[in-house]
Amino acid sequence: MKKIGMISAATLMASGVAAWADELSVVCSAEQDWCDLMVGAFEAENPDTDVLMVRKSTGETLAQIRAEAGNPKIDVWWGGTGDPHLIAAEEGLTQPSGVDTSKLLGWAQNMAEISEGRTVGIYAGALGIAYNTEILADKGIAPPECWADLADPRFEGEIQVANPNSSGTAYTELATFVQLFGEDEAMERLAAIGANVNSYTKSGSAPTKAAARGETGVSIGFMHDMVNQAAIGFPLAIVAPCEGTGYEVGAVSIIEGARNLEGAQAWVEFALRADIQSRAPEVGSFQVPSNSNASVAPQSPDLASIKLIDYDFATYGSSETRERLLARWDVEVGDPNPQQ
Ligand code: S7P
Repeated sequence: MKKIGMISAATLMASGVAAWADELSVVCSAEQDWCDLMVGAFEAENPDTDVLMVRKSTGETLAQIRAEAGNPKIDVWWGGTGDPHLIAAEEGLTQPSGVDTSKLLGWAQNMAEISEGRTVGIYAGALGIAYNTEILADKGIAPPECWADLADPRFEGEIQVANPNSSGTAYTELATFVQLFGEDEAMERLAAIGANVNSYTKSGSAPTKAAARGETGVSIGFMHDMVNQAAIGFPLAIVAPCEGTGYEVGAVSIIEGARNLEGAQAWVEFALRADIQSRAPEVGSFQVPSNSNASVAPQSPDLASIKLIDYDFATYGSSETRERLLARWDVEVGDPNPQQ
């Protein structure tokens, strides 16, 4: 714990003054390298603040915030797909940040509007398919072009994707299928793809890392995570599915009852700044930034050139919808070996 002037935090605690004022507890649901960059940059500007950061997938974070309601251990939740942030807002688990959103792109402001200021968009990214070019060539498997291809027996045991209960990425996939095909057909299609899935991971970016390293032939995930692995030099090709695809708006939220509210507000303002968002590509994060003055990396997937659905964040970011879809997924698709 840092010293506040010449008085130790322990002394302040004994005197009843908030000793955590110099600590900011952040859960980060973006990639670890970006989480680390953000913590380092924030502490450099705020030398009296210790940021205690843990990286967790979005579904796991929502579960933690629900479990800690009334006695939160987290001050701010940064990164991760927007739907669970919207659900936390709807359930009163987060609070308005009061931040100025006027410099943000429309899709980022939309998150603030839906949630009455409780969450706000920080980046966007489209869902896609990646395949290891060497593996598919070695096995003589024709590459996928559409979501429908992934149900073909030629991909038996070749596909990896995350579990939508823990992963925001996989929930985006589930919600995308429902919006493309309707609920019943979406479940049928996901079950058919499931017959070719070798493993459902906890984290959304893990399948693409596995495909990059040749541990699986095909992955479903966010295209910017695929660009990251291809830029490192792995033999990965990226597919925008022919039927169209969904996208995420990554978000930031302040937890209701945050102990360090001032620090949490400072973090949100910091996370929305153009100069801070422009740094994401330094650590291989190629999402599209939400601040209209932030620079977009040349490697970032061009969302305008991808056939995107008009993703309904209000509906798929509601508790009732998510619980219903996850319950159906568990029964009709299911993970035979859930990871702990
Ligand atoms: O930072 C990469 C990224 O794809 O990870 C986030 C994701 O929701 C967190 O992982 P889970 O799928 O495991 O929840 C995305 O928001 C982000 O773009």
